[in-house]
Amino acid sequence: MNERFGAYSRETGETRVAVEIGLDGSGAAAVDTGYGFADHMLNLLAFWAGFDLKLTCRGDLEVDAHHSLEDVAICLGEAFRQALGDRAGIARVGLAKVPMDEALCEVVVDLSGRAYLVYRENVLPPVIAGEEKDVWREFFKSFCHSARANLHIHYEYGQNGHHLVEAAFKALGLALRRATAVEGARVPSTKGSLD
Ligand SMILES: [Mn+2]
Repeated sequence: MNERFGAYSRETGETRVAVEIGLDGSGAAAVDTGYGFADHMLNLLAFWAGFDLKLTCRGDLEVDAHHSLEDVAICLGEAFRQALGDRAGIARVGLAKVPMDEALCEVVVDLSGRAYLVYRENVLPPVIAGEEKDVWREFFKSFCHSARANLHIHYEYGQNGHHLVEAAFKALGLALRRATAVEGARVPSTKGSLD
């Protein structure tokens, strides 16, 4: 099949974001959001998913990372949705559970065309890499809305915030790798349509 590729860019009063994504890539990433921890997470996502990813963001980090992460996730989801096309032949559902030292996170994704986030984060510490933990809920919420995916993220246990979020991104990458894997030709829905 042809390579699945998507590109999306967006400029607002708060951020300027550009994303290019290839789903049938090698996991090579060039990411620059201005927030180092987010770059680290997005590099992991691309590597574990096997996606090629180019992403830049210039945002109002003098406020905090909230707008930047929200808008990066919106654009990433849009580019990803574009790359999926009509979703024909994909596995559709992907599940992964990944540890990072003492932390364990489970991610289940259904590329169903319906957006919904379930985010169980009781064990997350209030501050991770200098930002309130909730920037990551906003990130995942924005991603699954623009990608039109059903995403369940469960931080099962752990102490260190860096480790917990890292486990989530690795698990998300692996779950997306499995969900986007091409298994056949049919659109995987009894309704016959997912886009
Ligand atoms: Mn790390």
